[in-house]
Amino acid sequence: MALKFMTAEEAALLVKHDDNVGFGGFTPAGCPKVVPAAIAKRAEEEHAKGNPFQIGMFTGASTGDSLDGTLARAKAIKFRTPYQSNKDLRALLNARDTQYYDLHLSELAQMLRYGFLGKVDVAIVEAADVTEEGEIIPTCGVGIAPTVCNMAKVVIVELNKQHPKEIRGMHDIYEPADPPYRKEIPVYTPSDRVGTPYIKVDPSKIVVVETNQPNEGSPFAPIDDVTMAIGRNVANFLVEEMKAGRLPEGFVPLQSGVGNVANAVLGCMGENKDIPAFNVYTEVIQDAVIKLMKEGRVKFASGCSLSVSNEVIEDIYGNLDFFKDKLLLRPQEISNNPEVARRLGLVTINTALEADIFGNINSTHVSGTRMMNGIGGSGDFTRAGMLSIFTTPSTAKEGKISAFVPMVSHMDHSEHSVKIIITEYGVADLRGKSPIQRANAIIDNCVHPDYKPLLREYLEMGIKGHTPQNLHCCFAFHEELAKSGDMHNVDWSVYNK
Ligand code: 0RQ
Repeated sequence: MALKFMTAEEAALLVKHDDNVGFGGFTPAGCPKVVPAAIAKRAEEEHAKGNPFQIGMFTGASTGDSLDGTLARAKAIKFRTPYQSNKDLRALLNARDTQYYDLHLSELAQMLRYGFLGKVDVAIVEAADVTEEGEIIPTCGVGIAPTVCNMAKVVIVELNKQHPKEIRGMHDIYEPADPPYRKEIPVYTPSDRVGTPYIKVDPSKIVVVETNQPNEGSPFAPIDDVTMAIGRNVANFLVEEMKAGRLPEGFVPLQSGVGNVANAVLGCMGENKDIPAFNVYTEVIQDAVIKLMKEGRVKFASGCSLSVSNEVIEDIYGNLDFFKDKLLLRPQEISNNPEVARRLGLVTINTALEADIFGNINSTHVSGTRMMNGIGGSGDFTRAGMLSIFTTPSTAKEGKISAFVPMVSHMDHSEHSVKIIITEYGVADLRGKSPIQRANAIIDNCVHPDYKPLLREYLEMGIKGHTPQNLHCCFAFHEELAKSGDMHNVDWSVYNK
């Protein structure tokens, strides 16, 4: 059947006020661009006439500025889930003008199918190709695209010429049956294919908008000394684990989070020739993985997106013969699936905003109240992985904030899931340790020297019990930051009443 083609403006008219819209892609990779801009323009026009126009948004993870940023600035977002990192959207949800639901990325597709979040009225996805049979080939990010395409009444496909049709074959699209009918997800190694190379939908639901929009990949900041030291500490720790026989000689697949630290960790692992060439089973495939693949240090990478710089995406597309059998993009329900993560025995590496001296992690809330980005996939992997590592610089904001506090102001990952914490100063191995032993390991190995005495004094206040938290003082670091702007100024005698 012949496909329907229209302009972005015409496609935007298919989205109504109060609709729930599901977007394909994961991070800016694979996100639609021109239709969201047309929806934002429409919202502004309706607002100018005094009419309401806001949508509910389901996405894979964070998106590009042309999606979250444009719609946030147009005040067109009523509800948003599951992860974001856009400054304009962040401002809206911290002002509670947009309702934000932060959940584990692997759970969203199933939640949508069960209807917990309402219906999906329209799906908007970016594609490298779409056929008259209704086969959609996503571009460099998948996210929840298969689920929202299946559920929506209308599927708007941004057919983007910047992505070659020849990437067909780089995706593995699989939606598991929902409980109680689910069978095992038969991924036994990162390269196992279990689905189809395309998303299949009824072609009569599809409308196509042709585009030629550049990828929104952002370059990485140059690696600084702290980031490099964290990367080296992670790599050296993993070598020691291998030497001690706690990691198999052939190594296990690796998951690593977003950002510069994750990129540096991977770079250092690649350089450390004591670590054998390894596989990656992760959500975001970043620049460092591609570099290591070219050097033969990464054998295979399975992920949900190629969240790489524009230079690297061009390199991949220009050398598809080399990359096509080494890269696989899956829906986040599979890339982040805890069943698979536990089976493969992943080493997981994610970044903390703050940690407490007993090993609890805050990944999301600045000072316990202001949302930063969201939990993303960190919980999917941390709880299910074999060896769950958190990295963080020991301080933030020119040293005025200690990444280590007596009690986290918000908890995303508990002491029960967190195995290892690593800063630029060293490694705290929390496995098999009681709370007081964990606190000593963290203070001795990870805390910035400026904050060691304060945290030692805290431990030595003589509080009884399995976990010696002083409930009068446990948020003194945060209170002091709010009062004087510097955690160095904590004076326990003020708080310990
Ligand atoms: O502030 O942006 O003003 O410079 O927080 O911190 O050190 O640059 O680290 O960019 O890796 O982000 C946890 C947010 C870390 C991220 C988090 C300030 C600091 C800086 C950013 P500036 P860094 P990163 C896979 C896995 C959850 C999701 C996840 C994240 C800014 O890694 O969102 O893991 N993780 N997903 O100065 C106040 C503190 C602070 C602080 C740092 N204690 N208090 N501000 N900052 N510590 C990805 C997906 O799921 C898609």
